[in-house]
Amino acid sequence: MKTATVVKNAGSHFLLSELPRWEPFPAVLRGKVRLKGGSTTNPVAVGDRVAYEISDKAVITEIFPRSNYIIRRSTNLSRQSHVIAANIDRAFIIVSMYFPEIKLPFLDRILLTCGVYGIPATIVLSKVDLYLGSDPESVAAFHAIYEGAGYEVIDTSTVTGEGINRIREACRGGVVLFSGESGVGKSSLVKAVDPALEPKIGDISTAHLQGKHTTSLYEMYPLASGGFVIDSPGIRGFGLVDLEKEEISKYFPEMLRYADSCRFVPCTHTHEPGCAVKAALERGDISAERYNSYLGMLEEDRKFR
Ligand SMILES: Nc1nc2c(ncn2[C@@H]2O[C@H](COP(=O)(O)OP(=O)(O)OP(=O)(O)O)[C@@H](O)[C@H]2O)c(=O)[nH]1
Ligand SMILES: [Mg+2]
Ligand SMILES: [Zn+2]
Repeated sequence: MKTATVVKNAGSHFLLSELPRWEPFPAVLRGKVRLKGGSTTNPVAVGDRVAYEISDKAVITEIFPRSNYIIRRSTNLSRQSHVIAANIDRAFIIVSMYFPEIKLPFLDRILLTCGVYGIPATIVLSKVDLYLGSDPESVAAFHAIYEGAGYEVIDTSTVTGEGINRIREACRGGVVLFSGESGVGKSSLVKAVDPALEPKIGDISTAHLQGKHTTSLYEMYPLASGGFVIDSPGIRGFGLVDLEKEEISKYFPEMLRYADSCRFVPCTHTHEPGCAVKAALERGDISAERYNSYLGMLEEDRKFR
């Protein structure tokens, strides 16, 4: 049996490579191949390890169990979901303070999803050349919120080269997914980390407009410095994924820190007396922005039940 990793998913056909060797070759999917128990719209995702046979071309015959995967609901109300990447060692959640403007609840939603699926997340604050000089306070406030919550935040600029070495180091030896809204600079970052690569990058003249979905496919790239990155299309949002209301706060690392000290278990950290999370919020040890995101998720969770 031959095995390989899916490095590109073009819908009906795929590229496979026997990692860590980089020699991609085309493959198709046999109609009946499905991951056991799956109800997802695309059964094979970039990062999947598969078995294949060669007849006139490579045919994927089996998908091995995933160590993790990241999933997105196709639309908010539909039950259908879409696996976007599998077997990833880390996700870089890329956000720019401006161009496009950051939405913290959106970031928090993605971080929660990573937590649910057991994928360590690092936040990358991109394009700092455009605003670090003029608005250092906002950047510092952002760091305070997310480092306070327990996440690593790396500032980057593909113009000045700031942070690129840290990104390169973090990718070495693993498979890293670059995720985030359209136009935040995911593909630019891939190119900055390894200038020999040629991911498609958005037109400079539209850099200040809303993202325009330059990247349309999930695709893995080998880095000369070691490791693999998965560049991905801009995401508009992740749906919440089958979480009970009581479970949501477990994926807010800063709330988890205090939850053991709440008087009631489980505690939703909203109206309960003796809530240690609310006490931490009042002391300023938990950020109001993150707590508001949490409340938004509780609301939404109720709405979609
Ligand atoms: N000033 C500045 N511009 C950047 C930086 N990184 C990317 N850009 C610009 O931002 C725009 C979008 O970059 P892309 O790399 O295509 O963004 P993306 O996240 O891959 O977008 P999608 O593929 O649509 O999801 C391009 O015009 C880039 O030149 C940066 O560090 N500084
Ligand atoms: Mg792109
Ligand atoms: Zn509580």
